[in-house]
Amino acid sequence: MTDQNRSSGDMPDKEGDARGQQGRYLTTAQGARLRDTDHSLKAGRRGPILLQDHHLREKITHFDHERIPERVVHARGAAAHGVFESYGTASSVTGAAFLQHGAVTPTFTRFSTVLGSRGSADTVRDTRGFATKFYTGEGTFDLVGNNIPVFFIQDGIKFPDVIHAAKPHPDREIPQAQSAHDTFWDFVSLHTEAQHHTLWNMSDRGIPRSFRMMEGFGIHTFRMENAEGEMTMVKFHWKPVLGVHSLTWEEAQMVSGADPDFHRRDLADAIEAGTYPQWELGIQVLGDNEDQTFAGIDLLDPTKIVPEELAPVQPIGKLTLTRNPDNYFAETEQVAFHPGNLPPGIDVTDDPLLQVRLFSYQDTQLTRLGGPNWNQLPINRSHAPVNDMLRDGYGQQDDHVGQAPYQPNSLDGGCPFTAGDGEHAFNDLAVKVPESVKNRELSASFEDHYSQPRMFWKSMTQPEKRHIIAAYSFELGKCREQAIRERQLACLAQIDPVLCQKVAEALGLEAPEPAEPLDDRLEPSPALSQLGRSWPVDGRKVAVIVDPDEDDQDLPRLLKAITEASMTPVLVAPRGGAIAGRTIDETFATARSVEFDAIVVSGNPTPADDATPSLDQKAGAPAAPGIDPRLTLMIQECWRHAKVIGAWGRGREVIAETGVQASPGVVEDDRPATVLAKVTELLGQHRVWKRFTPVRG
Ligand code: HDE
Repeated sequence: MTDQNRSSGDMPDKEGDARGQQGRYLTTAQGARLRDTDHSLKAGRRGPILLQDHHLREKITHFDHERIPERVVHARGAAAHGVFESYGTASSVTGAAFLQHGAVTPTFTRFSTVLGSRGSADTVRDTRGFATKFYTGEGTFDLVGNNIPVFFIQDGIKFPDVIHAAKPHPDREIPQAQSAHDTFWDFVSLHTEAQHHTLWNMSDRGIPRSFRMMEGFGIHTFRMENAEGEMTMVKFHWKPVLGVHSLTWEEAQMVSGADPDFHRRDLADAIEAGTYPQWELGIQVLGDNEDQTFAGIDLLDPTKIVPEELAPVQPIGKLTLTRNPDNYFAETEQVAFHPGNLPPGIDVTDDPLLQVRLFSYQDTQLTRLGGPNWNQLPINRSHAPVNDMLRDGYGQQDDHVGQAPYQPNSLDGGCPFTAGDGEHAFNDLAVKVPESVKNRELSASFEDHYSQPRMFWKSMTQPEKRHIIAAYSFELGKCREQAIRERQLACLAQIDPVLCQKVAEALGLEAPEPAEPLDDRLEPSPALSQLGRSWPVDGRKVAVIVDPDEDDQDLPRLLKAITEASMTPVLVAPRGGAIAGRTIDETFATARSVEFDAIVVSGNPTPADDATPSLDQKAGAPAAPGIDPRLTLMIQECWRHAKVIGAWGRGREVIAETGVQASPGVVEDDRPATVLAKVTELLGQHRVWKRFTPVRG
């Protein structure tokens, strides 16, 4: 609500009946205007408080019950409204109206970490949730996916096990939002179908740079049905227009302290700045056969992908996030997704993980949102007309009319009616169920746990492999039980000998031999690597180091050029104030290198009085003379994290003193425009990958 409409008494600008605040006066929950909300009603100025104080009791009681249980998983998240525009390219495989040519559908997307509590840091190593509600005219479609295309378990009955193992230890409730602990590695090393997902977690995918720069995957295979009643199996993919990019591990850890809300802030800032995040939705079309396989890969096994080289991802529409939520609790916290929310033309498969999810999401809301009417919360309401026969229950919002909430009936004239052919009804697809006997088993194809992890490892470039080795070394280094480390090394031996050897070296252990011959049945899939292309730099943050004591003539032009390139300049100086008519955004006391994607140095500012010598100086060297040690640290960290560094004018003195000059990705020139052009070009590749040394072995 703006101050203007608050003072004019206008209603806040909200849709539908969801207005939380009306009129300009403070009132009780019943609408009675209040004179005072700062003092309780007492028997005299210094006397006891009276039970009669209804406003006090209402205010405190409501406050006492403000919290609801956090999600049992994916508790920490951020979300945004958006719009999905269909290309119409899926119309040959699905009759879903929102996927027909030109259809435009409002959406709400929530991103999340999996393991941490609501207040945990954003940049921990973890899988990210990527859940989108499409409010289609034929009913809501929820695509409840992750940023990693495979899952830890093949059968949903194991979900409590993997989550209990990954959550903090039950005795001390530590560590928070981490997989680097004994119980997690105990489980995944014993339950080897988890090795594929774990390898993705240890790769750069586990520490995204931004929600805006993550892929999303439906993981399971779904079915589609077209207007002619033909069925096909598909997998859903979200492809970010900005490319897939990650933090380095050191950055991720530092950001957790410097800005625990890094991803949440990044998403909201980008939307507010009008650099709307976008993804293309794509499908892999996988045909239909009785085996439910594609190129020998079992499509019901959620620990397997179908490499894009075998089945290309075909774009079917574009999602644009255009609006931040008005109220975190009402929207982001109360949104409830459910993989069973499907429109006509899309259906589930018999993937045993998906089948359990179809039960769990409905069930969990009963506790989290306090009853069966959570679909009536504004954020969860269908945009298609609803005429169900569900009645009453806690939190009922609707004033249902009529006599006969049952079928068949004659008292309400038979209404509501079931839909016939051509009336957009959901069609349970007539899929043949294989003849079998009841049992608690999976098919033999699910026993292959290593062909795909090995393919993933072989598809990585050198810097990516180096990061994976470092991640395993860190995580297993945090385990206390030697037997768990050794068991996980045995799993790594089955993925790749170099990976196993390097991690074993870091742990000071012998690398075991693989128990089985290595499974090389799959070729590497270059699409799995994040490197090797150039991407738009929209919303990237560029730190501009300035000297507030110098009259920098070039600065306004430079800032304009950064903004015109859709990036965000952040002016950083030893102290606050203004330069060239612009307020300084951050000081050396508030800024950390990890908050920026690149750094350019335009001056050599005099160190501030509060500058203290830093022990973090490169190789323990003494502080460079005349340079604020926090600036030295900032530049050296940028260098270590393979970020682009630029300098001109007196900024070049800083570069020379910090010892990073003349190395890859350090751009120096007398003309700021030349420096900026080169910095922008290099930023398109995300990092200066040449700074990472290859893995030898
Ligand atoms: Fe979930 N999952 N999940 N999950 N999941 C939940 O639902 C569950 C799985 C995913 O932003 C819960 O409303 C089971 C796979 C996302 O609100 C719960 C199993 C994938 C979100 C639940 C899985 C996901 C959830 C917790 C194994 C990727 C956050 C709160 C059978 C395809 C949605 C809630 C949001 C949330 C159960 C496995 C993604 C308890 C039992 C696989 C993105 O219902």
